[in-house]
Amino acid sequence: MQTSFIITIVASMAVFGMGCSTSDETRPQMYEELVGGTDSKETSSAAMGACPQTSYLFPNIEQTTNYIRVTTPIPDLDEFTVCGLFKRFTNGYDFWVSYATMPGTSNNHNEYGIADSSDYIEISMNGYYLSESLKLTANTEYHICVTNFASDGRSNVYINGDMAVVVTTRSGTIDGAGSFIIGQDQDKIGGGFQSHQSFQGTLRNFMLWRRALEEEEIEEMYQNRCVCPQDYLFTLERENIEIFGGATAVWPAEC
Ligand SMILES: [Ca+2]
Repeated sequence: MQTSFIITIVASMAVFGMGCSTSDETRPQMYEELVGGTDSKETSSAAMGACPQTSYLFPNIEQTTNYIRVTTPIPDLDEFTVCGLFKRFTNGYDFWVSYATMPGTSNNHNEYGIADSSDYIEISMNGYYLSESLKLTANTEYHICVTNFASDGRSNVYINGDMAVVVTTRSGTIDGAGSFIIGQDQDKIGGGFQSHQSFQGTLRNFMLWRRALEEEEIEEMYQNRCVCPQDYLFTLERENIEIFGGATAVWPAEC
C-alpha cells in the first residue's frame, strides 16, 4: 500500500512538476516530507555517512527559465569540490554550474563555472575559462566530481570515480557571497541567461564540499550513491534552494 501511495505521489510530481510557482506551497512541502530528515549532517567531519538524496529534472531545451538557485550562503572558497550525477538529453553547450560574485567585490560573473559540450568540459575560475577534451554521451548518466584548487587555478575532473582530465584556469580565491545557479549561465548576477547555454537533463545528488575530496572518497561515492563525506557545505535539499521555471524535483530512488 505504501508503495502504491509513493507511486501516486511520484506520478503527480512528474505530471505537475515543482516549478517556480509560489502559488502552490503544497508541492515543496510534499517533497520535504518524502525526502525526510537530514540527521546525517550531525556526524563528524569527513566521515562517510548516509547521503541526502536529491533528484531534479530540467525538461526543456533552449530556454532561460529553468534553473535552481542555491540559498546556502557561499563563503570564500580556496579548495572545494562539487559532485553530482549528471545526465543530459542533448549534445548542446550546457551549463551545470554558474557562480557569479556580487557587485562591489570583483563583480565577476564567471567567478566559477562548469559547462560541457559533446566533446569537451569547460571550467571557469576567477573570470578565466578554459575547455579540455572530454567526451560525454547524451542520455547517459555520469558521476562527475570536480576538485578545485584556487591556489594554482587547477580543477581535477573525475568521471565515474576516475580522474579524467585536469583543467588549469586562473589562481585566486573564489569570492564568497555570490550567486550559485544550476542549469543556466549567469552573464550578470542572478541573470543574463542565454538559451543556448541552458541545461536539459537530470541532476542527482549535487553537493559541494569546502575541501578537495580524496580520490578514494570520490570512488566510494561513485560505487555507492547512498554514502558521502558528511562535511559538505550544501546539498540541493529543498530547504537549500529555490527552483524556477520548468525545473522539477522528482522523488529520489531509495537507499
Ligand atoms: Ca553566457
